[in-house]
Amino acid sequence: MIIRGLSALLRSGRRTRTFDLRVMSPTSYQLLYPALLLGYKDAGFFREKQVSLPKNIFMAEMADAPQAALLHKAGFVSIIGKPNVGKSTLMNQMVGERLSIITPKAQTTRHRIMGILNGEDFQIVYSDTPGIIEPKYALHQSMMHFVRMALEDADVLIWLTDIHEKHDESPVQALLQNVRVPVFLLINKIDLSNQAEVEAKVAHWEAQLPFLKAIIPLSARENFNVDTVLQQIKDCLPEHPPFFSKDEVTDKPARFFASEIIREKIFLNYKQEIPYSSEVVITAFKEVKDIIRISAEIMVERVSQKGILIGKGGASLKKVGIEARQDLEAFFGKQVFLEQFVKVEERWRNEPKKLKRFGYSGG
Ligand SMILES: Nc1nc2c(ncn2[C@@H]2O[C@H](COP(=O)(O)OP(=O)(O)O)[C@@H](O)[C@H]2O)c(=O)[nH]1
Ligand SMILES: [Mg+2]
Repeated sequence: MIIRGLSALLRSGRRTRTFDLRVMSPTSYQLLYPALLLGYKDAGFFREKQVSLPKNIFMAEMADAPQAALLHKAGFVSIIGKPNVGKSTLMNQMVGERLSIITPKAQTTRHRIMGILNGEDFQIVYSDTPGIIEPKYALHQSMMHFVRMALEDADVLIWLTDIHEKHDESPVQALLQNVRVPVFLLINKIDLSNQAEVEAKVAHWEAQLPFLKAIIPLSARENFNVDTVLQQIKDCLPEHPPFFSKDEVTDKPARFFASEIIREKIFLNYKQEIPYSSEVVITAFKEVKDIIRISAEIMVERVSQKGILIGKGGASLKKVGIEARQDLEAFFGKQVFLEQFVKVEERWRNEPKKLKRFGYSGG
């Protein structure tokens, strides 16, 4: 209650632009002071002063305190879960941009990708992460390293499950054992389910995991209940100035998205091991006037895979190129000229040097 009273006060301070305690009534001061001591020590000014400031010093300091630090909330929100539960779909939906590629196949996402949602008085830095798996290649180790980093940085955690996931199978729980930040368990894909099943699932998780901040059923793809999640996340963000400039939506450069869009088309067009054995490296990215010229190298592990990727008379690779170009043009809002080359990089998934060159680290 006190905290909520405080936010209202801060907001009213914002409207008048001056946040001057000297003109506040004694009641509003009494409401504000304990609230600041209780829950708002995070703002830089209070971190230094901590508690028990005499009232007159407190008043003077408050009048000088930087407004942005007091009024603004910002934090890192990491989305973790098993492969294919809809982590990338959820992040894209919340950020309102197609930042992460989405396919029906597991292990589509290989990196930690930040998607930033900016509001006037808040900034949420989401991290989409690879699905949690038992590593079989050095590549997987690097992918799990990205997950661990996202866990360590988080101010809030989203543990995404889908409606048909069984609690007993979840390797995520072990990872969350030492986590101290609020954890939301989201049950995704409820469009594939019914009321009774959803209620049973919520009750099941509630009984198993009492430490959760909240359990929220949703459908990321159908944008059902995503707003509820956003509101609850905002409520537990710490007070902090923005971490990134307010016009940024991601931490990744344009080249990264170019390679991801091509990789998505490879995941969608080929079966079995081809998508998992492929990596895309952008060797040239030049913006000239109204056109972007992109050169991409597609790496595969074996000569036989190169043949499959190119296809009869080059037809398969051409299809990938056409589909990728359409999406690249939509993403960058410009005409795109794309050339693709296929190369064999033997055992790239298990060779630290090659992995490093392709942007994977940490193992
Ligand atoms: N039916 C249904 N499918 C979804 C939903 N969210 C995601 N998906 C699908 O699940 C698959 C995996 O999604 P993705 O976001 O790539 O999962 P990730 O591996 O956890 O990042 C894709 O085919 C999505 O279209 C949802 O709310 N309902
Ligand atoms: Mg993903």
